[in-house]
Amino acid sequence: MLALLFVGLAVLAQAKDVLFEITLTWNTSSPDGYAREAILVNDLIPGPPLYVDQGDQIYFVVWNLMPFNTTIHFHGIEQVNTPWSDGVPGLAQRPIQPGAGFLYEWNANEYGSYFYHCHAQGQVDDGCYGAIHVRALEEVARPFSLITNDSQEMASITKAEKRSSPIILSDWTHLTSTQRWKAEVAAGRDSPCTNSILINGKGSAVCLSQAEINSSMTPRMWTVTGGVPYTDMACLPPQLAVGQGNFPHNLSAAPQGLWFGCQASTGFAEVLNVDAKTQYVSYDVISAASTSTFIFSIDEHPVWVYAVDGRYVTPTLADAFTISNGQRFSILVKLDKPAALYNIRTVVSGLNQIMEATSYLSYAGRLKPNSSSQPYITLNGTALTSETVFWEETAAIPFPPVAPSLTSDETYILPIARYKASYNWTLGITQYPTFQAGGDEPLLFNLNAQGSSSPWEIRTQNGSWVDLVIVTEGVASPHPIHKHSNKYFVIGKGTGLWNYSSVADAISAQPSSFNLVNPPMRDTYSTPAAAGNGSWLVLRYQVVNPGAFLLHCHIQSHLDGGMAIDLLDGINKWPAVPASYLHSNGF
Ligand SMILES: *[C@@H]1O[C@H](CO)[C@@H](O)[C@H](O)[C@H]1NC(C)=O
Ligand SMILES: *[C@@H]1O[C@H](CO)[C@@H](O)[C@H](O)[C@H]1NC(C)=O
Ligand SMILES: *[C@@H]1O[C@H](CO)[C@@H](O)[C@H](O)[C@H]1NC(C)=O
Ligand SMILES: *[C@@H]1O[C@H](CO)[C@@H](O)[C@H](O)[C@H]1NC(C)=O
Ligand SMILES: *[C@@H]1O[C@H](CO)[C@@H](O)[C@H](O)[C@H]1NC(C)=O
Ligand SMILES: *[C@@H]1O[C@H](CO)[C@@H](O)[C@H](O)[C@H]1NC(C)=O
Ligand SMILES: *[C@@H]1O[C@H](CO)[C@@H](O)[C@H](O)[C@H]1NC(C)=O
Ligand SMILES: *[C@@H]1O[C@H](CO)[C@@H](O)[C@H](O)[C@H]1NC(C)=O
Ligand SMILES: *[C@@H]1O[C@H](CO)[C@@H](O)[C@H](O)[C@H]1NC(C)=O
Ligand SMILES: *[C@@H]1O[C@H](CO)[C@@H](O)[C@H](O)[C@H]1NC(C)=O
Ligand SMILES: *[C@@H]1O[C@H](CO)[C@@H](O)[C@H](O)[C@H]1NC(C)=O
Ligand SMILES: [Cu+2]
Repeated sequence: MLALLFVGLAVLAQAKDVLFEITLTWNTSSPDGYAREAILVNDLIPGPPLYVDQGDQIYFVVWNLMPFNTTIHFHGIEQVNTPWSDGVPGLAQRPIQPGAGFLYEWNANEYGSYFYHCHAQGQVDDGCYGAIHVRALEEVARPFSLITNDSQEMASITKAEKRSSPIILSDWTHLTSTQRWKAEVAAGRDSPCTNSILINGKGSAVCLSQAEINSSMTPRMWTVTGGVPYTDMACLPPQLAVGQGNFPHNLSAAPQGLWFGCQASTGFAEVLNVDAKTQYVSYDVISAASTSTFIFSIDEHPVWVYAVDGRYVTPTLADAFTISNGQRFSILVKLDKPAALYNIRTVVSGLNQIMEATSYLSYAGRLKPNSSSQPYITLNGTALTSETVFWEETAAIPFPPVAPSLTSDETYILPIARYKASYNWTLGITQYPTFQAGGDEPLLFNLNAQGSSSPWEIRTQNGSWVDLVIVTEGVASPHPIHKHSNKYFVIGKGTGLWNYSSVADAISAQPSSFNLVNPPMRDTYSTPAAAGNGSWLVLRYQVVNPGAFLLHCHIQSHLDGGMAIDLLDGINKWPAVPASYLHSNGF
């Protein structure tokens, strides 16, 4: 008790107010060498990183100089007692209109790696994102003694963690997010195809020859397409019903760049300079991707994954790891190799596309490779040799582990399915209404603004334990499901039909598919890929922070198509919104 009290005092002693201001503009930019209109944050893609200490109170001001409405969401930040700063239009706030500003205020109560991004329409795809790093309080236990007990090495690791810098992965298209969505609707197809991958906003659009595309297709890709080769953008062909369903479509209405018409362009490559004298370097690898799940690997450098989605895990050493849209991996890299330039590879892991981006780890300012460094992975994401070690989540349990409740109070089954069109989706019984930036009254301001209940909402009681069972059907690619506010426990997953009447029944029928002892604590986690009979994912969380929060797929075209549901958490303890937010922009 006394110890707890002291921790509390320490928080107060160190906490400070942090003012951070960004200006959003809509200007021409060429992150991969191709000029298009984009959202710049303080003239940059990505926007400037925000570094704060755990316990700090953040005053985050957004000026919208763009010709359309916007909002900013703080991905992974819990927004304890500040649900009006969560940034979802129609749920937490009215949009920020052109020429207007907005003050987001929140507490950095948890340490770790996060990011901010636009949450109106598809604006995150136009370059609107930036890193957030919350440095853990001294008294928070680190898992680093599981890496070393050598005091000198420990000092290097501790220093590296304090200076951890972001590596933001993203995919990029030469169409704007609005052009892209309109094109998908016109063509009647969902597009999982992009032009390039950006690393910290830098990259190039590379066009492979058809021979290279053919030879990089895996046997699984050939099976899925029934022998049809991938398009010239190295994408899954859209004419096939597989992965698209049997819905009307008109591919001739699709502009170049949606699946066909590779446009090569050359931009800069990101170079991360390191100094071997520091012995270790730490990075927050953040996926701000729109479409693809990536595999990330640094040639000749195994990495210690020590935190995932901003929370420490038992560190495990891996040559490569898979990272989905919205996830964050914090890694330590030992700098014990000869001074040279090493390729950092980011490749698409799914069946949607074959694509790779290169950035570099440069020792002592080296700018030219003396010879090409030795990869762990191939262009199609497979291991180059049987020696390659992929990150294994089961070994990387949360540090320290926290167990969820063994039972739940409320259970919701949420089917993911296409809804009357291949580009429209459900997460639950119906499609979420068109992704908005309109002036609807936020549900936080008035719980019954859309009636006393709607098919795209869940109403929970404060304090209760909630199970969300996400169910996919047929052949399904993974969907990274992101929950706003507090994290969930990933207690179970499997492939095949969800044919249980309750989570308890499923646990007794297949106990090995569940973990109630030390399950992952995440804010973004993908449904398992399904080869034919669907798949399922069971997420358990406790309602502790009343407010209106979104649960959604972090693939932007799926969110645009309605793969989302409102979590109206703790309706029995609904918060009173401060007048500054109710009637104004927080100022
Ligand atoms: C950038 O965009 C803003 C509006 O978002 C505009 O006022 C400004 O003139 C643009 N600057 C350039 C260099 O195009
Ligand atoms: C460091 O010491 C602790 C306590 O003795 C031990 O549990 C841990 O395994 C050691 N770590 C390493 C990397 O050897
Ligand atoms: C790619 O594969 C397809 C299907 O087997 C074949 O028709 C085509 O000729 C191949 N293209 C090249 C350049 O190898
Ligand atoms: C992946 O592509 C490489 C060429 O980059 C090819 O040699 C390899 O066979 C492919 N892997 C699989 C599993 O097909
Ligand atoms: C398909 O799209 C093209 C191009 O927009 C259009 O000319 C054509 O009428 C469309 N076909 C159908 C059947 O709608
Ligand atoms: C690259 O060249 C430097 C000397 O210029 C050498 O020290 C280093 O070992 C070389 N690196 C590799 C990977 O061959
Ligand atoms: C897809 O969803 C949008 C938005 O709700 C709707 O306007 C459109 O009609 C839907 N398309 C089909 C084919 O149902
Ligand atoms: C922009 O937001 C305002 C309210 O903040 C709303 O009245 C308006 O309809 C929105 N504009 C668009 C195009 O959605
Ligand atoms: C909601 O429930 C949590 C957990 O029981 C509790 O800590 C919190 O104070 C409650 N909030 C309100 C507003 O009652
Ligand atoms: C439910 O499905 C699993 C496989 O997904 C199967 O093993 C089990 O027998 C099924 N149970 C019932 C009651 O159908
Ligand atoms: C789907 O389930 C059926 C019936 O149990 C089975 O025959 C088939 O092999 C399964 N398909 C896949 C891809 O698992
Ligand atoms: Cu999805």
